Amino acid sequence: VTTAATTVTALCGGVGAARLLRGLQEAVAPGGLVAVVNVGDDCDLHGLAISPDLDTVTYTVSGQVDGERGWGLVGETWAALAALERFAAVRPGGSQAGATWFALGDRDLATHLYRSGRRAEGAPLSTVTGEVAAAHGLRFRLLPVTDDRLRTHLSVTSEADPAVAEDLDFQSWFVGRRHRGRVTAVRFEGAEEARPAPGVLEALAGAERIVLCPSNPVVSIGPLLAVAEVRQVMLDRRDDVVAVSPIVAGAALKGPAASLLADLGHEVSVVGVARLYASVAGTLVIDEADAELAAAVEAEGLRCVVAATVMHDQQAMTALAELVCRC
Ligand code: FO1
Repeated sequence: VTTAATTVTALCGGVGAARLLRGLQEAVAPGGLVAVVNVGDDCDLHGLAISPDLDTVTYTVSGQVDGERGWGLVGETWAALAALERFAAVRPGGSQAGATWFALGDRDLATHLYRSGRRAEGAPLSTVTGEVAAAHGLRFRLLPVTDDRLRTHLSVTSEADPAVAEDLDFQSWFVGRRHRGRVTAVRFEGAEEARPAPGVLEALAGAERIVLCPSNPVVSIGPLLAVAEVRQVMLDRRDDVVAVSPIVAGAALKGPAASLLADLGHEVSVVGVARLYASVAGTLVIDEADAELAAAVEAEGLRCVVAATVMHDQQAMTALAELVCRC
């Protein structure tokens, strides 16, 4: 067995990544772990700057996430949201003021109020993210992939007329439409101009190992790789990159990854994931349920490691984290 990596940089989306990070926080020595997180899901509502993937990672690793939803806080109350209902009757058409389709809990609001207040004072997202992570006792560096504007948009066939594609921002599709409709294209607005946030390139270039967490390859990992300098480091360091497949036995454990991959013409299997990641990852970790596809994954040019990748509990998370650090 090779010695476990002592410095790891993890590329993360939301729920799947957060669970592995809980394990990596245990498996990697203090000061050795950096998480670079997607901001393509970020949204501006109620005049607030909301970063769902950064918050899901923060809440999950600090043990406060609502385990059933995978986002937001356990034991949450929704009084502020309920109070907004009063304005629905008077809100002009086209206005998003007081909208309640995106559920913000009372305690979750504290995070958005703090982040928005600091951003209004001119603090970059990466600076505020460090403060929010410290306030939640995270024991590793949490970085947004960029401090610039980077937003995921999807072209979706409209429910009214399938011949017409609508352009939806991520949350309007994921939450507003419950990720229904056929996705015909995904784009990352701002990707050309977006620069890596301070510390991101150093963390990617300097870590012994880079881990691609089991997040949605298209809308969670995609935005990270859309930042040109991030992608270039991944291409250069492909042999030190270990990816964990978010697809197990032809399905995603949570969220729309399977239908999204299918809509965009990718094979919904660990082989499809291997093809997507072949240029940026030298190793793909797949679940035991897909063991018979290991040879097909290796035929795509990646080393394949079979392991238990479905993280039911903390012990399973830590075990998978230890494996990705030493495999
Ligand atoms: N997901 C939902 O399905 N419905 C919601 O109302 C919702 C609200 C929400 C508020 C804050 C937050 O940080 C996340 C929230 N999410 C909600 C989840 C979010 O859409 C996803 O976590 C990511 O953007 C995809 O990983």
